[in-house]
Amino acid sequence: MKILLIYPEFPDTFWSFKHALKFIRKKSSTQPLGLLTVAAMLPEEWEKRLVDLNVRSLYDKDLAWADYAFISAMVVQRESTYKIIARCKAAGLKVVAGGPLFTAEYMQFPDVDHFVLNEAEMTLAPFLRDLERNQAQRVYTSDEFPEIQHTPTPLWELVEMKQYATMSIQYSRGCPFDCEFCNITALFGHLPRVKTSEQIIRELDGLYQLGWREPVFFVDDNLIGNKKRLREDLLPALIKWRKGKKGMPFNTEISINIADDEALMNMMTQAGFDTVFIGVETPDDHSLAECNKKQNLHRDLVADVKRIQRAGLQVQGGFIIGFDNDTPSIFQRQIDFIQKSGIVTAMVGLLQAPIGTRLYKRMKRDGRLTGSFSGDNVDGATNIIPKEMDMDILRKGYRAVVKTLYSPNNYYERVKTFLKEYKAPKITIPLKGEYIKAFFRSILHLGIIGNERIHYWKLIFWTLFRRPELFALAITFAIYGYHFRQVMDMYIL
Ligand code: B12
Repeated sequence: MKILLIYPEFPDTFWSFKHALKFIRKKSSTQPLGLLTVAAMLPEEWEKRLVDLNVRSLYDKDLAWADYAFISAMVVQRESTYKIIARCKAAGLKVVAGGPLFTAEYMQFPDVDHFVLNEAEMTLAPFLRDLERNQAQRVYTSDEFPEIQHTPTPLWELVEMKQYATMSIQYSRGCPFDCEFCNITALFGHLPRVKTSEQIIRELDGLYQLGWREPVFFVDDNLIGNKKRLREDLLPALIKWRKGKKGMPFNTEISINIADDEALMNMMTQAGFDTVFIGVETPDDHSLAECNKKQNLHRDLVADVKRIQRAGLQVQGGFIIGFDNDTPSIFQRQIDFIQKSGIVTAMVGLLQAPIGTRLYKRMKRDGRLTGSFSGDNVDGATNIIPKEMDMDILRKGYRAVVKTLYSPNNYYERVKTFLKEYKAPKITIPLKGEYIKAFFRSILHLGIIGNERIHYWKLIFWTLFRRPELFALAITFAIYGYHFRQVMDMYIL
């Protein structure tokens, strides 16, 4: 059996980092981990090939080679997914589809032969068994959340690593919290299920042996969802593993309550974590209560963020505008809050209701749904009718927030606010020619041609004098800023 694993193309979005990746000659931010995991669960003797459309084209000869196409996607890749399915069908290939897009909306894909939905740990084996007997059904689904302690190491060898900026791995699934707008708990449950440290070390060893020294993204819904296992099993194993190794800084997603646990933050930085994404959402306690974001309520969120930064973890943040409690004052409050926090990578979106969330059900019940979730929560779109504010005011206000935050003046100011606070990480990526070239490209595009040139040079000199150890990070931020402005110009401004 010959299996062609296909990953559709991402549009140019906030998280695609497409405009930044050009500086380091990479094509995509991270590899399709779901497909590599599924590949490792298929019979060993089956031949497998991966085509990630974010790094290369899909050729007719790829389709002619295969017996089955296995496609994975998230909502934001919908458009490219339709095109791929049409090509596979035209080439006479059977299509098997799984992953979050299909789990949420498989009914929208009439041309797919088999849907293997939810977590493959539950649904793939029954599909393969039926396939062997020539009795494969159309839909395989499960409402159980499997243990992931037997999930195999992803088939790293299928990936052309040099095309990616980051490699991702996964330690846990699920999140103990219950935010109204988030579909993570609907997809993966409240009880975080974790792998063993042995599994993770095997995965890291695999990457290290293949020569990977660049960042590794732990794509957990909330890495600190099960603090006990993290503290007692994973982090000690990572700290030990790291001894004598070069590079491979880690980043991940966690909740703000990490700020209460100095010891845990120290263990994380010792283990090699240097960046965390946190759903900060809003400075408004009424809105936090409305969406049941209890973990963020009644806290000084700016002080929390600074504490995390001082511990050596860069904070990237998600922010939402358009809660029922939001009034037009929210626009300026969000701007002030984000500027003060020094969260450079601030993903600000309008509140949207993805299918499967409690918010979706509430909006449907109240007749406030206007369609489906676009899949990209920074495109300025929403599928809900706001309560307090007129839609026009909301849209205009949102645009103004994004424009203000990403204007070179405010963006570079935030970078400086952050660099002043941040404790430099011990783990750095070995310096390669490509990074030096990226620096010279940044001089050309940002320091000479770009509108931001004054800010760029000011940042360079400020960093050289005040935080020289963070020089590479400052350049990275300058390049990210360029990407964010390109994306915002296209979609929002
Ligand atoms: C890593 C990640 C990203 C990475 C990129 C990932 C990449 N290149 O593949 C980044 C940060 C770029 C990202 C961005 C976004 N993401 Co994202 N992301 C994730 C995250 C945290 C982990 C995905 C992952 O690798 N999981 C690990 C693998 C092993 O799991 P998996 O892919 O689900 O695969 C399993 C099964 O689904 C199944 N399976 C998967 N594919 C297939 C295929 C076949 C054929 C079969 C049989 C089975 C199968 O088997 C696997 C093993 O069980 C998930 C949340 C989550 N826990 O899954 C959200 C998630 C996928 N993202 C989501 C969203 C919405 C986004 C954004 C749109 C968010 C935004 N804020 O704008 C952006 C858009 C991306 C873009 N470029 O524009 C949603 C998708 C919802 C949906 N219904 O599609 C999720 C589920 C989070 C959520 N809150 O709901 N994301």
